[in-house]
Amino acid sequence: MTTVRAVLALGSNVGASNDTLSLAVGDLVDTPRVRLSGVSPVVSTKAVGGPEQPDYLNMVIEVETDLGPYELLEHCQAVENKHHRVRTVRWGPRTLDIDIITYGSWTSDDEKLTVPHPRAAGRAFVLQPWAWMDGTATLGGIPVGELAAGADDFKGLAPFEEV
Ligand code: PH2
Ligand code: MG
Ligand code: MG
Repeated sequence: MTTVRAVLALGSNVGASNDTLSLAVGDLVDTPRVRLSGVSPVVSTKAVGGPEQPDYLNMVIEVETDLGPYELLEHCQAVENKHHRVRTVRWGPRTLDIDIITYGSWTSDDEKLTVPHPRAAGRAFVLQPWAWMDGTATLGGIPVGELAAGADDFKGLAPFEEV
C-alpha cells in the first residue's frame, strides 16, 4: 500500500469556528486510512476575496494517507458537510472549508481537484500556518515562509487567542 503525505488547509468564519476546526481535525483522522502527522497553530485572518464577511480562523494539517486524491477529496467534503457546509456564494462565509493543498508530489489541473491548490502560493492564511507547522516545507521549490511573507494578506496575521 502506498502512503502519501498530504497538506490540508482548514478555514471557518461562521459559528463556533475554533471548536469546528478542532472537531474537523478529529473527524478527518477518524479512520485508519488518514493519520495525523502535523498540526499548525490556529491563525485569525481577514477574509480574502468574496463579499464583506467576518474574519476567519485558519489552520493547516499534514496527514499520511492511503486514500487516493479523489477519495481524500470526498472524505474532506464529507467532513465539511457534517459541519453544515453550505455552498452558495463563491468565497462566501462558511462553517468549514477543507482544501487539499498538496498530495505528495502528485499534480493535477482537473477543475474538480487542482493540486497543488492553485491559489495557495499567494495566500498567507495557508502559507504562514504551514510554515509554522513545517519549517522545511516548500511549494514550487520556494520555502512556504518566504511565500507567506510576500503574500498580499501577510500583514496583520495573528495567532488566534481565546477570549
Ligand atoms: N477562504 C476562501 C476565501 N477567502 N479568506 C481567509 N482569510 N481564509 C479563508 O480560509 C478563505 C478566505 C475560499 O476558500
Ligand atoms: Mg478554500
Ligand atoms: Mg474548498
